[in-house]
Amino acid sequence: MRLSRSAVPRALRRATAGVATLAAAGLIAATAPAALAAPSPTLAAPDIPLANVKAHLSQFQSIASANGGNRAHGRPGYKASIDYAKAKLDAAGFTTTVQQFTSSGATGYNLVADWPGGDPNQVLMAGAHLDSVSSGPGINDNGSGSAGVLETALAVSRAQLQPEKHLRFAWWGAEELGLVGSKYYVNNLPTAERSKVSGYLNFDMIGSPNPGYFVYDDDPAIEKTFKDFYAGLNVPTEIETEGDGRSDHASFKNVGIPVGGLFTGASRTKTSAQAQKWGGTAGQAFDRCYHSSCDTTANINDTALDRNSDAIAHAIWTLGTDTPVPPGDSYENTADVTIPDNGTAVTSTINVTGRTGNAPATLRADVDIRHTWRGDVVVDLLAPDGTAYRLKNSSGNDSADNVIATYTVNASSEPANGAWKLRVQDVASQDTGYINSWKLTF
Ligand code: DTR
Ligand code: CA
Ligand code: ZN
Ligand code: ZN
Repeated sequence: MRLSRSAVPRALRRATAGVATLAAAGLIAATAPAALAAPSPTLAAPDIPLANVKAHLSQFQSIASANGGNRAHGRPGYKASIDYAKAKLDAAGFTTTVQQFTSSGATGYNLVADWPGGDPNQVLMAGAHLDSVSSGPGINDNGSGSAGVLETALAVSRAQLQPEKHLRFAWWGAEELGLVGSKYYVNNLPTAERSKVSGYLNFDMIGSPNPGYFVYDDDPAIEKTFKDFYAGLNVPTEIETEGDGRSDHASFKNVGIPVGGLFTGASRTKTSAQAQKWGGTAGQAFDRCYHSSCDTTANINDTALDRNSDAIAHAIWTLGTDTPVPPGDSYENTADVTIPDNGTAVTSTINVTGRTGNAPATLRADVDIRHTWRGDVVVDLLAPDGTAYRLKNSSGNDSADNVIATYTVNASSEPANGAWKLRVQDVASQDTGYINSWKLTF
C-alpha cells in the first residue's frame, strides 16, 4: 500500500533514509502473459541536418529579398514561400493540398502535406506558420519553425517511414493577423476528421539568437516527449509561458485536440539564471529582432535551430510510431523512497517473474524522481546479478527540478527474471528529493 507523503512525518521518512539500502515496499509486479508479443520498439529518429534547415532559411530570405523584403500575408513573398515548400514536398512523395481563404481583403493560403499510409483514424500533425510580418523577412519568426517542420517531413520521406499513425504536416497563412489560417483549417475540418487528430505539434520561433528552451505544457504526454529529448541532451527546459494562446496551437487546443510544441523566445528578456543554464546574454531579449526588419538569416542561433529540428523529428518518430506497451510487459514500483541529501545511495526494487530468457537490448526504464536540483542526482539500474547500468550522471549546474525521463538499456546479457533495482544517490549538499516511481518495460 502506498503511504501518501503527508501520512509519514518528514522526520520519520528522513530517519529511514539513513539505511544504506531501502528495499521499498509498495511493490507492484504485473505477471507477464506469455502469449503477448513483445511491443515493436520505437525507431530512433534520424539527425536532422542543420545545413538542410538553413538552406530552407536561405530560400525564404531570397524570396523576401525578391519580393519587397517580406513574406507577409497577401504579399507575393508569402505565396512564393508556399510554392517553394510545396515543390519540395511534392517531389518527396507527399500528397499536398493548398487551402485558400480570405483575410483582410487578401487571399491567404495554408499548405497541408499528408504522408501516405498510417492509420487514418490516428492523425499526428506538426505545423508552423509560414507568414512573416510586413516589416521584415521573418526568418526566425517563423522561417525557423517552417524550415524545421519541412526538413523533418523530408526526413520522413528519405526514411520511407511507415509509422502506425498517419502523419500530416502543415504550414499556416496569416498567423500574424491572428492565427487566421490555422483557425480556418480547424473550423473547416469536419468534426469526424477533427476527432481523428491525436495531437498537433506547433513550432513558432525555434532558432532565436539569444535562445531559451521552452516546452509547451498543454498536454503531458507531448510535453514529456520533448522533455525526454532534452533530458537526453542534458539541456534544461522551462515551461513556455510567453505565449499561451499566441500561436497556431491555440486553434487546435480550442477544439480539444492535444497540443504541444517548442519555443526559443521572443521579446521577453533572458534572466541571469536562464543565461547561467543556457548561455547567451542576460538582460537581453531572446530575439531582439522580433517583428523587425533585422529578422534575417543572421538572426538565428544555429545550436538552437539544430536541437529543435532534431526534437521535431524525435517527436514525430516517437509519437507517430509509439506502440502503447501492453500492460503485461511493464513492471512498476510507485513507493516513495527518500533520497538522503549528499548521502548514501538508496534503492527501489522491482521483482520480475514469469518471463523467459534474457532482458531485451532495448529495456526501457521510465524514471520519476522529484528533486529540487537534479544535477545532484546519480541514477543507476542494477540488474538482478548486481551489474550496474549508469542511467544519469551528476551534473552540478543543472539546477532544474526533477528527473522525469525514459532511458533505454541494452540488458540482453541479463536474465529477465529477478530483483531489478533503481539506485539513486544525491552527491551534493542542499536540495533534496525522493524516488516517486519507476517502471521497467521489456
Ligand atoms: N505569436 C508568435 C510569437 C510568439 C510569442 N509568444 C509565443 C509563444 C509561443 C509561440 C509563439 C509565440 C508570433 O509573433 O508569430
Ligand atoms: Ca541535428
Ligand atoms: Zn510573429
Ligand atoms: Zn510566429
